[in-house]
Amino acid sequence: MTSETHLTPGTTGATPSLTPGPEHKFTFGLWTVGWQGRDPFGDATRAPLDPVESVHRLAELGAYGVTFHDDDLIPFGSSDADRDAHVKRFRTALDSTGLTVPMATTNLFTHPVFKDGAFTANDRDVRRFALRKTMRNIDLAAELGARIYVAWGGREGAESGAAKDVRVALDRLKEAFDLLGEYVVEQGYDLRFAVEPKPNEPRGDILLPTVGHALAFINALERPDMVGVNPEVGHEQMAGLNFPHGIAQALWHGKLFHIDLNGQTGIKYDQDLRFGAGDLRSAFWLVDLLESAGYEGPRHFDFKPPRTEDYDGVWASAAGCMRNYLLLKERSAAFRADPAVQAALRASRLDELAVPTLAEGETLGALLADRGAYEDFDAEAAAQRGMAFEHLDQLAMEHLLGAR
Ligand code: XLS
Ligand code: MN
Ligand code: MN
Repeated sequence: MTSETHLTPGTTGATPSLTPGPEHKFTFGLWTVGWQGRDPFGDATRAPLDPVESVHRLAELGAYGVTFHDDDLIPFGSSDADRDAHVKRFRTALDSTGLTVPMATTNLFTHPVFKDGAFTANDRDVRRFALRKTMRNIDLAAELGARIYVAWGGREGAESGAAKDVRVALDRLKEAFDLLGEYVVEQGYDLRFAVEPKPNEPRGDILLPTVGHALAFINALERPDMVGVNPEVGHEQMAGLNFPHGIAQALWHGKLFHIDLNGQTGIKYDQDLRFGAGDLRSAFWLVDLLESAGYEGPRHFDFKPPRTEDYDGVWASAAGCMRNYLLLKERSAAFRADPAVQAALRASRLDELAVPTLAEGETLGALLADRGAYEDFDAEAAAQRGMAFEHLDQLAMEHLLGAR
């Protein structure tokens, strides 16, 4: 029995493919499969991985693209000649595999110079260096065809109260994004920025800790249209938040420019498990949302194959990310196509939520004059109405578990 036949009971219509291909827009950071397993308590467990090998292996697995931090491709401090050589080899690998580079970003956290942050470091010369390092990699990103530039402020934060004047630091962060936006416009690049929130790690507390903080910050920028968010599953879950809800709001604002998919089990350190590991129900609702909302950006995996794994385990982990996404996509399609689910959605009055609270053309005055809305409204009777959410959710569970 193929996995397709095994997984389609109760579904109507075409079964989504379970074989990853470029049409699925799966992308991986070079730093994910290339993570050597160094953690705060232990040394690397894997040898360095050549970015060129990553490109070839990911292409074989069915990925659409790769992404990188400047330093993933060109070691920090490389000479111009070495830099050109690294880029050339990478380009050749891209050309021979057809893999794309939809996104790039800057490493503003590994070198000790960034120990107090980059764009918000108290030291002004560090901030100027961070801007130059970023602009240099923006040039390369544009050259390689990237349309999104991610900005994760891993070290923009503090461990103690007086160490960072947060209001002033936000002035500096705004200054940085405004200058980078100006640079992109001046160069004529077709590139937009995506801010990646994270509540903590490696700093005790990081600025723009959640999707909500980032969305509010973006509104204060000179070019808010050029800036969106790059939420990561585990980062919101580290703050105990509902990831699909955060994504829904980012979509609602038109700000979901990019997404980092991985797995996390609750409020703890950044686990970066493969996608689908961790909170499986949340992963199901996330895929259901992305697929039904028509999100067209890359499905970018930002995970860390555990340091227990050798390279066979790394590639198994990468393949698992894509397969879990496709399995959940298939389960979500089955859920949405099930007539019992459609009836349950109606019983839970989701169609009614879509109806505006005032009728078309109805004024506030008419609402105030409507005795049925208040004076004659039977709140006790309305309170008696069940919402039927448990039946609806059980149907979702049955689909997720392959029982329907
Ligand atoms: C770290 C972040 C990082 C960004 C890119 O927690 O997820 O990998 O995605 O700098
Ligand atoms: Mn993470
Ligand atoms: Mn990330």
